[in-house]
Amino acid sequence: MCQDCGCSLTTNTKVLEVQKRILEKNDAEAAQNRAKLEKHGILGINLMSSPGAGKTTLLEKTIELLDGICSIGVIEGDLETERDAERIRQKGVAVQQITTGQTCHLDAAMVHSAMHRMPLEEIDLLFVENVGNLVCPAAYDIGTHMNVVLLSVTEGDDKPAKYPLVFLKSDLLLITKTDLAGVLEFDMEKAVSDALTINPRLQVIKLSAKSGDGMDEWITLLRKGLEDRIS
Ligand SMILES: Nc1nc2c(ncn2[C@@H]2O[C@H](COP(=O)(O)OP(=O)(O)OP(=O)(O)O)[C@@H](O)[C@H]2O)c(=O)[nH]1
Ligand SMILES: [Mg+2]
Repeated sequence: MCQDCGCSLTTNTKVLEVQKRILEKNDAEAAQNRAKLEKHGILGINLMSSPGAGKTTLLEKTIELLDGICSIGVIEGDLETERDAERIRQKGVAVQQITTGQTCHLDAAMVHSAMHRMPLEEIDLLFVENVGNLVCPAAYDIGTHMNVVLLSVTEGDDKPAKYPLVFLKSDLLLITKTDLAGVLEFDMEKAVSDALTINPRLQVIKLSAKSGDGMDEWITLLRKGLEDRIS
């Protein structure tokens, strides 16, 4: 406890030190995951968003659109249930579900363990659908090559400004459910401009997995990523 005012600052400093050590350990494990993916020539992509922004739906459509082009694997992260893994399994690709219980994000060790249960020699593109949460997943490198944040128009255009870390840590912003943008009066310009203020190197794609609008741009980006991985 602080001697001056009796606040818990000293305790907080200790907590911060422990958190730092946890993140350093996680970073080392993430580097091992990345090396493992690279050994197998796999492009790894981490999908992050609030619950329900459309990650699994996007994956379902992406698997359909990349059929015959590359081999996909998926690691699903949720607090509970195998439901997302079941949806992906219906599409005929390799999938592993991680259930985290009360943990609000995936970490590198959880992904490492799931990777051991995947047929890595058969996979070109590995998606990790992180736990639905716009805060915690951004703090943990899981060893993929690209961080993608989904922001659905149903969440509101103020989310980049309110939850900046995940936009800062991402390479690509997917604005999803654009088929609903008009009904919800989502200010696209404001959302994109706020996100780019936080992270000027962020790529942005607007799409709807339901209508198919913008999906070609997403698929082109994935194909380019796969080509770059090979060359
Ligand atoms: N209108 C519309 N609805 C969508 C779109 N994409 C997803 N949805 C709907 O949004 C809801 C949530 O979609 P999911 O794909 O399960 O979202 P998620 O991000 O995987 O959810 P969690 O895994 O629980 O975080 C479902 O009812 C989907 O049908 C879209 O492009 N347009
Ligand atoms: Mg999902």
